[in-house]
Amino acid sequence: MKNLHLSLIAVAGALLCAGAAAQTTVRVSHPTPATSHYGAGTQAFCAELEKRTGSRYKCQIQAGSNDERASIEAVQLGTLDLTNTSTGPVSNFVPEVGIVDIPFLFRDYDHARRVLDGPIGQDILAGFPAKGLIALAWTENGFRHLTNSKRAVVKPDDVKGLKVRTMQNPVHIQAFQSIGVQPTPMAFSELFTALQQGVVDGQENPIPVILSAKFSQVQKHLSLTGHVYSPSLLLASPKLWNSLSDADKAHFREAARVGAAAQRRKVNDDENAGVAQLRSEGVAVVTNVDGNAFRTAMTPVWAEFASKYGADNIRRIQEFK
Ligand code: EAX
Repeated sequence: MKNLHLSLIAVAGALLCAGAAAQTTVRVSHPTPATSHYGAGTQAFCAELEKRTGSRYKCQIQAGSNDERASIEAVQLGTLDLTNTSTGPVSNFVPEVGIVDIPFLFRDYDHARRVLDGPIGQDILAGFPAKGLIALAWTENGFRHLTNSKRAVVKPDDVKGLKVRTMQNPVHIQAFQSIGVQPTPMAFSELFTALQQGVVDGQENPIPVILSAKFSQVQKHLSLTGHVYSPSLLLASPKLWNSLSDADKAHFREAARVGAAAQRRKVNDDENAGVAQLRSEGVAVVTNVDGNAFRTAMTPVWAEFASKYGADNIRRIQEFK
């Protein structure tokens, strides 16, 4: 009787342990508020992950206050499980990613999404594990536009002398220098205050970021420069990844694809409604930007990008159908 009692306790204990082990909460960060495109993508990823794993995996989402570079470092170390981040700081960890940050490389959203979801983009993702990161999918930040507090910018000459914050991204820094701007790289988490206090005059970001970060409160002018596409990525830590079964890895990847699709839908919505909203918030919008002049002004750095990333690789992206 005593033995039966003990073994019942053992069975109950084993069941409890199995129950406890079956629920894992993963921590995911993203840079902008929960209502933004990153929020939409991350929430959709988490909902799909929970659904596919029968709630064995749940997320705790940290929205809106992080420094992307610090998040990537934390994911590399395994102190954070996942982050949904722009490629801004990523080429400091995985240098070959810099090719997708080249200004005027992608023609439009359709071109960018097809390249990244196709063999070229997937080859780039395959290079991450060697650098201590797992890349689950390309999410999306959007085409970047210039804002500033000083003047209407139509052509490259108008930007000269403005202090413009850029991401901590070597390709972007070089491109801005080529048009006579002294770029001020800083983390996104410091940007609003820097604009408010006049530490910098301007910045550049996609419409979804300009909206969700409420830059209309600190910027007067928006020029629809669309000078560069800004991809983003859902990254996972090797520590988390190596703890997963093959079946769960597939669930994470599939959930990441669902998240990416939701993030892109939100980018589309913001692109459709955002400029009108920013106007209503008092921003003066320049729509007749001289895009060719910006493109031409950046031509000299293209030669450097070609030698760094390979002219053939750049051409393959440009000509991808
Ligand atoms: O990823 O740093 C940036 O300007 C990014 O575009 C922003 O954090 C969203």
